[in-house]
Amino acid sequence: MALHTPPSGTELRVALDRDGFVTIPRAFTDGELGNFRTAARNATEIARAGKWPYIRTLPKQFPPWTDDISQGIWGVQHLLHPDMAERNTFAESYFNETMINTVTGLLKCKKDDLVMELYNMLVRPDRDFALRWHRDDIPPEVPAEEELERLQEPMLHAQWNLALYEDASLVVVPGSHKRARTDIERNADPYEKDMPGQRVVKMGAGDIMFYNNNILHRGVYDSNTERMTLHGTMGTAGTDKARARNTLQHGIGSWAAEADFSDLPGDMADLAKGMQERLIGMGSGEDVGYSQPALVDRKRSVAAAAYAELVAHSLGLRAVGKSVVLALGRHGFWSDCGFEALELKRRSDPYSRSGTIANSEQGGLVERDPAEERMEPTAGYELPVLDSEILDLAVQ
Ligand SMILES: O=C(O)CCC(=O)C(=O)O
Ligand SMILES: [Fe+2]
Repeated sequence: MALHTPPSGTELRVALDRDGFVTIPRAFTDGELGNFRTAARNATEIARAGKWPYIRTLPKQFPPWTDDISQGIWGVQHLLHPDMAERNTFAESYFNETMINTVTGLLKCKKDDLVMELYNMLVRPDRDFALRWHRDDIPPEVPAEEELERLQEPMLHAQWNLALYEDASLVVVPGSHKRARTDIERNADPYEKDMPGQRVVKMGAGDIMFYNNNILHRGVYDSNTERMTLHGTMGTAGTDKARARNTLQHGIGSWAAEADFSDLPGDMADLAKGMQERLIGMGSGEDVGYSQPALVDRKRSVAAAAYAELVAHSLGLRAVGKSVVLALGRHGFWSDCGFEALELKRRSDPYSRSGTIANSEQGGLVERDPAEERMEPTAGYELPVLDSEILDLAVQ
C-alpha cells in the first residue's frame, strides 16, 4: 500500500536543502507499482534487444550516447517519446498527483508553472559498471569559487529516482550540494570507493528519492541485481540557459512537440499538455551543448585546435585537421573527431595525471554529416603517444 500521508512540502524542502536528498517511502499502491513494473520490463527488453535507439550504453557516463548496444546498456531514454509503446503507463508514473504535488511543494510553485523535462529509466547493466564521482551540471575542473557560486544558484527543477525494485546503486556525499569540494574530494580517484562521509542510498520498491543533482554522487551498478529505476526531472517555467542545456542535451527537443498526451486519464491530459508546451517553448536544443563536454572543449579553442592538428598529423590525416578545427565551435573537438579520440586521450593525455579525465566516457561520437569533410571512424587505431610537454605548451 502507498503511504497514507506523504511528507509535507516544507518537510521535504528542509530535508532536501539540508542533506541534498530526501526519500518518500512507498509512494504508490501495489497495483500502480505492478503496472509500472510491467511497462518497465517491456521497455527494457526491447531496448536490450536493440529495438529502441534511445539508450545509455556502456561504458559511457554522460550524453550523447549512440545506439550501439555491443557493450550493453545501463539506461533506457525517453520514456515519454511518441514511439514508446508503454508511454501512457510511464506518463501516469510521471504526471500523477503524488509526483506533481511533491514537485510543486518542493519548488514552491504552481502546477501551471511546471515544465515537462526528462524521463528515463536506469537499468541493470550487462556487466558491472560504475559512474565516477560527479555533479550533474558542474564539470569537475571548475575552480572552487565558481563551484560554490553555481551551487548557490536557486533550485529551479526537481530530480528524482523512483525505484521499481530495491535499489542501492546511488552513492552520495550528504551535504556536498552546498559547498565546494574539499581537497580530498577534488583529488580523489574518480572512482573512489570510500569517499569521506559517503552514503549508499538504499531504496525500497516504490520509494521516490528526490535529490539535488549537483550533490557529489556516483552510481555503482551490479550486473546481477535487477534494477529498474525511473529517473525523472521537472522544471519550472522561465528557467535559464543552463537548465535548458541540462534538459535538452538529452535530445528531448526533437520529439517533444510530437508527443500526444490526450489519452491520459482525468486532469492528467491537460496538465501534461501544458507542461509539454512549456518545454517546447524552451527551443529544440540544437545549440545548447552539453553539461559535461570533453575537457579539451572547455580549454581555449586555440589549444584544442593545436591538439587536433597534432593528432591529425600523427595519424597521417593532415587534410582533416581543418575540418576538426572547423567543428570546434559546433560540438566540440573530441566528439567531432569521429574516432575513438577519448581512448587516445586516456592513454596519452597529460590531464589524466590530474585525475580529472581518467577514462573514455566523456564526449564521444555524435552524428556526423557525411557531406562534411571529417575523419573516418577508426576504432582500431594504434594510438599515437603524444609528448605531454608539447601538449602542455599547446594548452597555455
Ligand atoms: O544511477 C543513478 O541513480 C545515478 C545516475 C547519475 O548520476 C547520472 O545519470 O548522472
Ligand atoms: Fe548524476
